[in-house]
Amino acid sequence: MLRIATVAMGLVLAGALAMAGDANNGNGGNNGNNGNGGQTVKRDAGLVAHYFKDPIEWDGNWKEGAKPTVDAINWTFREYKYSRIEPLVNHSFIRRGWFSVRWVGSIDLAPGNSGQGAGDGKVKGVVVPAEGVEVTFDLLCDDGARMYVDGEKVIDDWRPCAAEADPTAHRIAKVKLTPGPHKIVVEYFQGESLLNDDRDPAKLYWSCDALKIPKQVIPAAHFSHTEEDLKDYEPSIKPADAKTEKVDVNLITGPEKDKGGKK
Ligand SMILES: [Ca+2]
Repeated sequence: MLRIATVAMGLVLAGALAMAGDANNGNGGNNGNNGNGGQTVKRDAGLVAHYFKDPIEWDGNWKEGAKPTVDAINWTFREYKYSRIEPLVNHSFIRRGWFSVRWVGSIDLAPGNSGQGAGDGKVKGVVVPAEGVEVTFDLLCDDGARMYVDGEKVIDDWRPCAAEADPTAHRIAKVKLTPGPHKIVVEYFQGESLLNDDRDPAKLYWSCDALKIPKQVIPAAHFSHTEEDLKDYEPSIKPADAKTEKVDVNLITGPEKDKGGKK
C-alpha cells in the first residue's frame, strides 16, 4: 500500500537512494526529548522525511506556461502519507508531482555526530569555535522552499518556480552555528512537473569560509535525528482548512521497501 503510494506520487531519490544503506530506522531508543537540550539524546544518522500528498488539481488553473493563481499555502501539506529516514537532502524528483515533504532532524558542523558510539562531538579535524561561525545555506528547490534552524525561520519562499530558468530558486540564508547539533527543518512542495523528463531538484547546500568548507551538498555525516523527530510530522504551516485528525506515523526506511513500518 505504501509502496503503491510512493510510486503514484512519482518520487525518486537521487543522492539519497545511493546512500540508503547508510540509513538507520532509528527505532532503537526511546529516550528522545527535544533533541537539542544538552542532555544525552540518542541520535541516529539521517533526517526524517515526512511526506504529504497534495491535491492534483486546484481549480484547474495551472496550465503549462501559466502562473498558478492559488496560494500554495492553501493546497500543500494536505494528506499525510508516510515517513522515512533519508541520509541527506539531495533529490531529483521526476514525473508528476503534487506533494509536500518536511525533513526534520539536526545538523552539526562536525561530521559523524549521529549517535553512533561514544565521543560524539569530538570529531577529528573540525574545531568549531564556541562563539560559532557563519554558515551560508543554499536551498535549491524547483517549487516551494522553507527552512528553520533552531526554530527560527531562515528561508520562506513558498511558491512555484522553475529551478533551471529561475536563479531565485536558490534560496540563501546565512546562519551562525555554534558547536553541537542544531535542530533543522526543511520543507518543500512539488507542484506539477510539466515535462515527463523533469528532474526537479530539492537540494541543500552549504559553505563556510571560517571552516574552509566550499559550497557543497551537505554531506550525510552532518545530519542526525532523534526519536522525537520521527513524531514531528506536523507541517509548520498548514492549509487553512486542513484536517486536524492525527494519524500514526507510517515509517518506512527506503524508497523501494515497505518494511511494514510501525503501521
Ligand atoms: Ca517542480
